[in-house]
Amino acid sequence: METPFVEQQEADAALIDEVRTGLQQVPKRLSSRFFYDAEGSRIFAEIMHTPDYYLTRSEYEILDTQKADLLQLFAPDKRPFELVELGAGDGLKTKILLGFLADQQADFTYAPVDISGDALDKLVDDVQKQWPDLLLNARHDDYFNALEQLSEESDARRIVLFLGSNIGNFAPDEAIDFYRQLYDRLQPGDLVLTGFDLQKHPAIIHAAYNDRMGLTRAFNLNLLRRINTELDADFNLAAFDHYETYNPESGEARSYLVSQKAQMVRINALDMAVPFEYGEIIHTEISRKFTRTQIEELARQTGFSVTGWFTDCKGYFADVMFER
Ligand code: AVI
Repeated sequence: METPFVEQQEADAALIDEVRTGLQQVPKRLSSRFFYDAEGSRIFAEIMHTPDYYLTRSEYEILDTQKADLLQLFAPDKRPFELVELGAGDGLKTKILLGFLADQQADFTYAPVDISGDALDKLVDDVQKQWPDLLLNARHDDYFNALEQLSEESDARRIVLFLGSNIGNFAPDEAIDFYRQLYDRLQPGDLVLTGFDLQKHPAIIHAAYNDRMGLTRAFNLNLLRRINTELDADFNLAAFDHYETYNPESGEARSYLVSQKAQMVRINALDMAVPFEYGEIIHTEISRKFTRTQIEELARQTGFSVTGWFTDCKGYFADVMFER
C-alpha cells in the first residue's frame, strides 16, 4: 500500500489530538491519515485488489505499458538520476519500473521515503532480494526532510514519484502547498510524477468506495476499532455504518461513519464522553478526482510545467509529469 501517514511512536499523540478535537467539531470529523494502522494497511492492500477499486489496476497498466516512455523522460541523455518515491509503502507498482530500469541498465539510485519504518524495512528487504545490485538510499522520514537531505548528498537529477492517487486525499489548499514545497526543494529540470484519479462516470467512482465485498466499509470502521484499542474507547462497531457520497460537481468522494442510533461513546484515555444522535455522521475521508484542466492549473499555480501525460486505456487514471 502507499503512504501509511503516521508513524507508530508518534501516533498516540497525533491520534489523541485528532480524536479530541475532531469529535468535538460540528460535523464530527476524523482524518483518513489515521486509517493506516497494521489492520488498516492490511485492509487497504485487499481493497487494491478488488474489482471495484479500479485505481490500482489503472495505474499498474500505465506503468507497465508506458515504462519505456517514462524512462525516456527520466533520463533522455542517460544521465544518472535519483528516483525518490514519496510514501513508498510496499512499492508494488514501483517494482514494475525498478525491474525495467534495472534491465535497461539505467544509472539510478532508488530512494523510497516513508514515515512508516515497518513498511520501508519490508520494501528495502524485497528490493534487495529481487535486485541485489540496485543502489538503494531509503529514508525513514518526513517527505520534505528527506528531499532536503537527498539534495545535499548528490546533484543527480531527482525524479519524485507520488503515485496511487495519494494526492486525492489532500484538501485543495494542501495540494497546492505540497507542490509549492516540492518546488522549493527541487532544482530546475527535476521531475515529479503524480498519480491522479480522473473524473469519470460518477457511478464507477462511487462503486470504488462502496465495494460489493464491503472492504471499504471495514476500512472505514477500522478507525473506530483502532480508537477502541489505542485510546480505550467503547465504540460499538455494529452501531455505526459506512456511507459514501460522490459529488460529480466538486469531484470529491467523501466517506462517512453514521451513527445508527442515539448513543454515548466513552473514550477513557481522554476522559471524554461523546454523544451521538441517531443518523449523526463522522466525516473521515476525501478522495478527490481531477480533470485535466484542474491538473494543468495545479502545475501552473505552483510553478511547474506539465511535460508528460500518461493514461490507461479507459482514461480512468493519469500519471502526470511535472517539471521544475
Ligand atoms: C490511499 N488513497 C489514495 C485511497 C483513496 O482512494 O483515496 C484510500 C482509500 N479509501 C478508500 N478506499 C481507498
